[in-house]
Amino acid sequence: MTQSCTIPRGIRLNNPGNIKEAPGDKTQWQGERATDDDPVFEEFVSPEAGIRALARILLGYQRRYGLNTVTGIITRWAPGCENDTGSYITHVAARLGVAPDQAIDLTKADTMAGLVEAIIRHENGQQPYPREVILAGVHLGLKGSA
Ligand SMILES: [Ca+2]
Ligand SMILES: [Ca+2]
Repeated sequence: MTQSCTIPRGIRLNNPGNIKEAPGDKTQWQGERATDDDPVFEEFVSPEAGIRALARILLGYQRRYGLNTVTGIITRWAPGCENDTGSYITHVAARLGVAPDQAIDLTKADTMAGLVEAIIRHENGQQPYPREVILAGVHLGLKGSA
């Protein structure tokens, strides 16, 4: 990786979770850019909008699929076919200060913010956003629908 000298794609696109477009790019997120700059990944108008979308997805994992551990969430987020899921889980759990199979509650803003920060750091090799930006996106994600 050459992240030390270039801005990672996820940061450049305001998509720090590296959310991929669904086939045909049918998903229109709140705060999605009108322009499609990258054929594979979503792009957002602001970091808050990209963080909001990430929080929506993670919240959906808990609500829809009952996933409420780092192991469950990251295994779905970063499947083994294209990621080193095991080291991803270890990294995120350590950042959060929880055991990989410990239940966490993503409806709590602080917990969601911690998870989002850990995912951003893992996806981009850095986590450049102040806590206020993370929390602003998280709050938007926790209160909104769609
Ligand atoms: Ca889209
Ligand atoms: Ca795109």
